[in-house]
Amino acid sequence: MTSVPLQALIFDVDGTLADTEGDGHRVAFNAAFAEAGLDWQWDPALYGELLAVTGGKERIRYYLTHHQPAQLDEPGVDAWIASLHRAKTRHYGELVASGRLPLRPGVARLIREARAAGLRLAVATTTAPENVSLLLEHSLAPGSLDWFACIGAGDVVPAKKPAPDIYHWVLERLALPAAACLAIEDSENGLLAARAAGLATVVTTNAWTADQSFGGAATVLSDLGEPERPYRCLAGADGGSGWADVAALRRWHALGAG
Ligand code: XBP
Ligand code: MG
Repeated sequence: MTSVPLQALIFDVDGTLADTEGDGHRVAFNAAFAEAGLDWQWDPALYGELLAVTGGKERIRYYLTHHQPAQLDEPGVDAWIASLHRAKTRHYGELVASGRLPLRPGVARLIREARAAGLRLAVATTTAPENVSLLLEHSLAPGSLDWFACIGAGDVVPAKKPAPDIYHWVLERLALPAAACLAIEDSENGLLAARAAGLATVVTTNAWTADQSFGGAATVLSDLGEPERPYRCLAGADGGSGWADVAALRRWHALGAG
């Protein structure tokens, strides 16, 4: 339990703000591979395996190691991975800008309620910063990037989730202790990162993460819920109302980092 008042919400992006993986990142990786003349196809089953590795460049390297080992010995492999990933980011940006990746239930409502309640907002994600800006601009509201006190994204830290580094980076910039914040995540890697940084964490699962382990989460929900479309509480403490509002967040935050 913590008696420190809740001051900020720190959101993961992929899988938490929106279901960006299957119809977003995966499609963009495949488009980049095709553009480079590669016959690699990351189908949903393979992508499910690759999602264990956070970060797009890291994911491509893992794929090479386990599925295309001969390519790893090519000279300049790091630069090649980086250029493939730049192309992937361009394709992903086009997808996001087309408005085809809506926010998950309850996300826009909660963000507005949290602002109105004076909570500060931040992002802690492994994805590239331009992907975050585009998603907020096109799927939340024009100019909504300015609602966030801090965006921690991509390569600003060397070790990606499940390492806690991106959460430490964000907490330092917010100038807040972990005990004053609540993380909202969708994956085991994200929960591990947040907990290792000392954060109480709400998990909203999705099709890619539903079978993962979420021990130590304050609550595990199907999604953040809406008054007319309540969440299902899958584990941990129920917030009471069926949708994650600021009062429920304060109750989950009071449970502490677990
Ligand atoms: C999300 C990810 C990201 C995206 C790809 O993890 O793993 O790597 O799939 O993004 P989390 P980039 O939600 O835990 O942050 O290609 O831009 O790296
Ligand atoms: Mg995520």
